[in-house]
Amino acid sequence: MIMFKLKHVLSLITLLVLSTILAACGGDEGGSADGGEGSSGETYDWRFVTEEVDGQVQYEYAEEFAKRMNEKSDGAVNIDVYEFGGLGSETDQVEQLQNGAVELAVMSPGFTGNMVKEGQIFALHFLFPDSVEKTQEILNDSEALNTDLRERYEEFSISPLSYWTEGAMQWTSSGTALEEPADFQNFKMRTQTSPLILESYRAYDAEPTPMSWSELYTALDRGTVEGQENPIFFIGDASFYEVQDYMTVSNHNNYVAMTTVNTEWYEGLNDEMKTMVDETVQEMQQWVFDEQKAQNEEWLETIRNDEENPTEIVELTEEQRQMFKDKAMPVRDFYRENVSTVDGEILDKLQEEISAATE
Ligand code: 6CS
Repeated sequence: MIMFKLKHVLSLITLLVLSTILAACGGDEGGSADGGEGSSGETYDWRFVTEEVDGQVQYEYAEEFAKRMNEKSDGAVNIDVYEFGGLGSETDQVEQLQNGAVELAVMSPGFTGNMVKEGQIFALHFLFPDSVEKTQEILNDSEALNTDLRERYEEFSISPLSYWTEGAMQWTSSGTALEEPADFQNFKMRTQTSPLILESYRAYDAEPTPMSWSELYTALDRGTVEGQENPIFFIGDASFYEVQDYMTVSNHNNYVAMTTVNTEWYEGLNDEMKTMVDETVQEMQQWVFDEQKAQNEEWLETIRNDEENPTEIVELTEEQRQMFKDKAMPVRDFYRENVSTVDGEILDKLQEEISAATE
């Protein structure tokens, strides 16, 4: 454990020293805040941090993104991809993007809620359609998200260039299967750090505890927390199911990730580079949809068939889901009245877009 922490600290120091040297050199290498605008023949060295590790969806996304950028630029763009863990917690990584220590990051809104209040819109249960495919279409096309919410993030030097789903979220638990709101009574639920996520679980009378996922396996194993939410591939790959008794297929929300860039760096890119980044971000939307789908399907089978680590898989009936929906609806009013800085306008617009897309 001490070695693990030491590795984080050393990686972080290396990254910060590297950033300082690059900035001091005047920055025509693209790692600087001015984005490396320059003559042809120039090379660009950028850093891309993710909240996941090798093999998981975010990391695979960043690797594929880096590969495509390198190919399109004939080797001029070199992107170093960082796995989660080397550079600190998810919240540390948000700060690294903001201060330009890294240029690109896959970021979950669930870790920015103390800062970008509107981004907590993704914490609302049962907001997006049950279909993951339909949800992805909305994420691609939504003006509420791609224009209005983006502007809120840019106030903090974070530009979300795209939103994409990592799959529908499910609950896992030990001791009791989560089948109706009463099962959450005093249930110790791990959440990400955005306050509205905690509020969503308080609506079911649970006891939410925010923590980084790096601590979650141990916390579940020791019973510090009794359950958590995540897409199936993550429940599998992070081995959470091995220390849980039940997985409830609740589809209560979609896990949304954002491809983000440091705003000042992005605005300083020359036209050719900016276009290349934008085009690659757009192409990656279908790629990552297929990737999460394949990983979620494979892991569902693996969890189902793992006899050494048996997990009871519980499917909610429509009646049970309705009981959760009834409890979740007032959280939207809470968002409008106590969280939103624009009187819920982004939520209203997004709800109209969702209605139009699902009619
Ligand atoms: O539960 C979490 O915090 C993690 N879950 C996913 C699917 N990706 C990264 C994130 O930090």
